[in-house]
Amino acid sequence: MAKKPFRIGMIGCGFMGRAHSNAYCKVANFFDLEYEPILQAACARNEASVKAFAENWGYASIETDWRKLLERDDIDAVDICVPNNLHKEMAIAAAEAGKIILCEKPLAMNTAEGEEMCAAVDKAGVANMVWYNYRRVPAVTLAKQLIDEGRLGRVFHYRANFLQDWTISADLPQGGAALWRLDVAAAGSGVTGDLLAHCIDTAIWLNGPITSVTAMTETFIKERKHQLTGEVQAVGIDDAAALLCRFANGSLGLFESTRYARGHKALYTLEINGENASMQWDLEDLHRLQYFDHADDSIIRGWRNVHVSDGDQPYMGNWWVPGLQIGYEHSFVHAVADFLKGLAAGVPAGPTFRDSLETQKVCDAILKSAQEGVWVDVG
Ligand code: SOE
Repeated sequence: MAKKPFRIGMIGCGFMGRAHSNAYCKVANFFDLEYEPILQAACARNEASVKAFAENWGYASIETDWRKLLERDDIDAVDICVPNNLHKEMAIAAAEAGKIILCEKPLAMNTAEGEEMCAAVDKAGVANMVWYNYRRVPAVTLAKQLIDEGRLGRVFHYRANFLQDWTISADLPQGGAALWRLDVAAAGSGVTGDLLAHCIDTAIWLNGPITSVTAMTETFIKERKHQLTGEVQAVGIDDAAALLCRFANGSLGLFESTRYARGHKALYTLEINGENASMQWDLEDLHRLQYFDHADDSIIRGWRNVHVSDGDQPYMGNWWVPGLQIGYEHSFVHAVADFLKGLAAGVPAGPTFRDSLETQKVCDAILKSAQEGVWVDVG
C-alpha cells in the first residue's frame, strides 16, 4: 500500500537537527508505518551551513527564513531544533499555520511560555510532541512496562542523576553556536532545563506527578566571555542543581544534575525502589535494565542484569536478532515511529506539549525553590 507522505520542515541544523534527521531517514526501513517521512526542507539562517546540512541528509530544499518555511503548503510538520528562546515564537506561528509540530526539549523558557504554546496547539488542533528521547530507550520503556504491570507494588523512592563535565573550564565562552546552553538569554536555565528536565520527564512518566520540591543550585563560574560580543558577562545559568521532591503517589524523589562532575560525560542514571521490586538504569550502559525481585527464591535472590535485546522486549523486534544491541540514536527513531503510528491512529504519542508543560512546571519550581530557599508546590 502506498504510504502517506509526512513532509518535514526542519528548523535548525545542529546536534539535534542531525539526531532527528537520522531518525527520519531510518524509521521507514525498520518500522511498518502508514506515513513515510519526507525530508522536504531544511531551514537555518546561515545559507552555507543549511545547504551543507541539506545535502548531507538529503533535504529537497532549503530556506533561510523560518517564516517562509511556515508559508509553504508542501510542509506538513515542522521540527523545531533551535535554542530554547526561539521555541515559543516558532511553535505558535507553526500552530497558526496549521503545521504539526515536533519541538526539541525543554518545551519552553518557562511555564508561562509553555502555557501559551499549549493554548496555540490546542486552538489549532495540530498534533504535537516534545523530543524527550530517553523514554524510548528500550530498557527504560521496559521499566515503564514492568511498573504498569504492577510488579513494583507501592513505590517508596525515585532517584536520578544526570552528570556531565564539559563546562568546567573558565575559558569556555557562553553564547552563540554550540554554546548557547551556557547563555541564560538563549537557554532560560542551565542544567535544570537541559539535563534535569530529561530526568523529570522520565520520572513523571514512570512514577506519576511531582507535587512539591526543595532545591539548591549553584553557578560555579560567575563570569564568562560572550562568544558573539567578546564581552565578559555575568553567567545567569545554574551549573548544578540538586533537589528533593514528593510524588503524588507518596514516594520521595532525589535528583542531581551538574556539568562539573569531572569524568562523567553523560551519566544519566535512575533507580526506583518499590515494595516488591527495584530497578536501575544507566545511560552509559543503556541496553541493560537491572531488576531485583523480592519474590525470587531467597537462596538465589539478587539483582538481575537484563540485556534488553530480545524480540519481545520494547522496540527490539524491529531491529536485529536477539543479543545484538542498539544505541542512543535509536531512541529518536522510536520517537518518530511512535509519533507516526499515533498520528495514523488519531492519538499522537507523548510527551505532548501538555505533558511537557508538567516537566516545565517542575523546572520552574526547582529554580524558585533554589532562589528563595523554601519548599515550592508544583501547582
Ligand atoms: C547537553 O550536553 C546535552 O546535549 C543535552 O542538551 C541533551 O538534551 C542531552 O541528551 C545530552 O546532553
